Amino acid sequence: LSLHSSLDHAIAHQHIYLLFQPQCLLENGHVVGAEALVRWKHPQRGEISPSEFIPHIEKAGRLKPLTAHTLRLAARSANVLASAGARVSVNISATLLAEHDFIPLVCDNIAAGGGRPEAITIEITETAKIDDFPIAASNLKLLQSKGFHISLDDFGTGEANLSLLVGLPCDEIKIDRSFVTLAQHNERARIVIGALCETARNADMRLVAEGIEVEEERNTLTKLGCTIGQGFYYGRPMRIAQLLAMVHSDE
Ligand code: G
Ligand code: G
Ligand code: NA
Ligand code: MN
Repeated sequence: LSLHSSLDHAIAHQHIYLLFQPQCLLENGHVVGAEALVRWKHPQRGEISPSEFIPHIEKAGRLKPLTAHTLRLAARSANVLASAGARVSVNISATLLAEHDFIPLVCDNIAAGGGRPEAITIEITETAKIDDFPIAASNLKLLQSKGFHISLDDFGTGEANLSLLVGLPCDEIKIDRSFVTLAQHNERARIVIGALCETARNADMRLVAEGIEVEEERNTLTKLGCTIGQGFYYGRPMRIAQLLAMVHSDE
C-alpha cells in the first residue's frame, strides 16, 4: 500500500502529528520559540521521517492536505505557547508559495486551529522549488500584512541564497547547521556568520542558528553576535507537553 493513498486515514487516526524543537536565547537558554516538525507513525512501517514521506506525498499531489493538517495542528499549539511568550515556526514547502490558493491554505487552516497569525512564523523550506518568484513574493507580503512572520530555512545552502534574502519579504534567517558546525574550526565560516548576524540586526530581522549541539558552539555563536539558537544542545524535537514544561521552568 502506498503512502499517499493512506494519507487521509493517517490524518484521521492521528498517525501524523507534530513534535516541537525549542529555540532558545543563547544568553540564558530561555525558550523564545519552537519549530513544529511533522512525524508519521505508520502502523506497519513504523516511524517514517518527513525527508522520506514529504517528497513522496508531494509527487502524488497530496502536499496541500498534508500542509493543511500540519498548519491546523501547529495553530492549536501556538496559543498555549504564545501565552508563555514563545512563537511557533511551521515548515512550508516552497512549491506551494505560488499556488493560487496558497493564502487561504495558510490563513483558513491557522484560523481553523484557533491560531493568531502574530504567534506564527512560516518557515520556507525547499527553496529550490520556488516556481514563480514574483507571485511567491507577493503572497508572502500578504501573509506578512496579516501578521505572520516569514523565515528563510537552511540559509546559505542550495538555493536559500542572497537573492531570496534580498527579493522575498522575510523577518527571520535560519543559518543552516553546516555553518554552525564549521564555525568551530573555520575562520571564514566565523566571518560569514558574523556578517549575517550584522545583516539581520541592520535589517531588523531575527536570526536563528540551527544545529547547536554542544556548549562550545553556543559560545562561538554568542561571540559572533548571534542571539537565538536551535539544536540538540537545547533539546531534541519533543511533545508539546514536554516543551511547555521546559518553557515554564524558565519562569
Ligand atoms: O524533523 P526532521 O529533523 O527529521 O526534518 C527533516 C526535514 O523535514 C527537514 O528538512 C524539515 O524542514 C522537514 N520538515 C519537517 N516538518 C515539515 C513540515 O511540516 N512540512 C514540510 N514541508 N517540511 C517539514
Ligand atoms: O531542514 P530543517 O532545518 O527544518 O531540518 C530540521 C532537521 O534537523 C530535523 O530533522 C531535526 O531533527 C534536525 N536537527 C535539529 N537539531 C539538530 C542538531 O543539533 N544536530 C543535528 N545533526 N540535527 C538537528
Ligand atoms: Na525547517
Ligand atoms: Mn532548517
